[in-house]
Amino acid sequence: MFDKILIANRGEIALRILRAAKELGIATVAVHSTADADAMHVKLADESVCIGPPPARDSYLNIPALLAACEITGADAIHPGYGFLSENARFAEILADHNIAFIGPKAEHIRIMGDKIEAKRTAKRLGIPCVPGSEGGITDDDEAMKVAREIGYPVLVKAASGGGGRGMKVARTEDDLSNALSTARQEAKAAFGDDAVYLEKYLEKPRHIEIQILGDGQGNAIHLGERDCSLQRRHQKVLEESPSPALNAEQRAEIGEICAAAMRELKYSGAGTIEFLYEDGNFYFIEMNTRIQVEHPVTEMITGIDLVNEQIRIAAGATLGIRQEDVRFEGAAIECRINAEHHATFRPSPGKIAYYHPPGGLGVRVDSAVYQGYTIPPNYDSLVGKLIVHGRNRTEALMRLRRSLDEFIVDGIDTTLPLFRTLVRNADVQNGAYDIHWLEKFLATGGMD
Ligand code: MV4
Repeated sequence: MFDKILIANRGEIALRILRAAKELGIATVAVHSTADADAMHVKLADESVCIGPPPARDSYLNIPALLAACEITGADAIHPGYGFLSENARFAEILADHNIAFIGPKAEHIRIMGDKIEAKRTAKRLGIPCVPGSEGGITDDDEAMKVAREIGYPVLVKAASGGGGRGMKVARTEDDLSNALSTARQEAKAAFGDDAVYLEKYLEKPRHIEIQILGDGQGNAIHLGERDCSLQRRHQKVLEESPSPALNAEQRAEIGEICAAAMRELKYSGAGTIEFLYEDGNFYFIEMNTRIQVEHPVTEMITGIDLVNEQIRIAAGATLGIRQEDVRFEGAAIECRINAEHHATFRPSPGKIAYYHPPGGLGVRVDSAVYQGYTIPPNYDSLVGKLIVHGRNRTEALMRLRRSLDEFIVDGIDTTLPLFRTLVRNADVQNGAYDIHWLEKFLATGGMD
């Protein structure tokens, strides 16, 4: 087992990793930029190292600075969290070259899943259902037209290096296709330095359902159910829940086992999330995330499994101590991502938290690194914290969420708490009757005016 873990992240996930490490009796090193000197994880870590000025490229993305921090403190492992370097295959390789353990999957698997064309090719080979589309990248307009005719319009042009909604263009007719291709290529080149694109059948009203998996790199892998992340705004998840209101136990077991079998075949190591679009009873693979995700607590609340603990143990060489038949899905869990943004305009609202009172009680969890008097810096994402509630069923979870949101006080900055207080009272949300476009339509038609 590791002696000392350096946490190469900030905010709530840095605190989350610190908690798991401490519970395993592992020493912790916090790294921080000059903007995060007062951060909670810095205060609670055994040691801390300032790794640079606020810009991420000079601090949290600064690989030499992170290596130096390991040298100074003698850390023998790094946990990257999510974002920043968490899906940077080169970083994982550099750590291996320096005999520092990367708490995450093999660099090879990070690289494969980071290229959306390779990811899809691999998913198909492993028996995971995919969206109908081009076999690989699209080289010219003639090929694109041929594929589009085969799969039928509307089609979606996607960037190989994209993901998270970046570099996507819909073509509803053949006349739109050429322009969609050139625009997607230009945007991909500008955003990712890679203009490779591929084609998929465009699904009009899907849900976003993702499957959590755990593998030990030795051929064992299990699934931990799904998370329905359809309530999104501009490709940012807003609310996530498990189980999905759209799935039954048979569907869950079927898609879960397909994913677990694929991960066994791949000999995948660590935590991973396989993302699907779900429409008319069918699952369609779109991407795989090779990191712990923001919304992982939803899965923890219904399975009782500590995913960060598992990540650390697996990275230290342990075999998966959990068999699929041991996994139990109890009740329902819902997570709200509370941001320091105005609840209707979403204008960022960093600044000092004058008064902070989080909710509590049975089945209520707040994953946050803020505190009364803390100043949220303007340099990073605006996440104040995640409110996660658990109930014996979805109705109880919704009621507990409503009560918790009403109890939650964050004064001194704008937050999206009022948005959630409205959503939890909305009939469509209460009935689980929403797809990936529902929230943007709700907001566009004055839901928060
Ligand atoms: C799609 C799609 C419809 N059809 N692919 C957006 C980000 C990335 N996860 C893939 N995304 C989509 N891919 C096909 N073939 C619609 C989206 C999409 C979306 C997906 C999940 C959650 C929210 C979304 C918002 C807009 C578009």
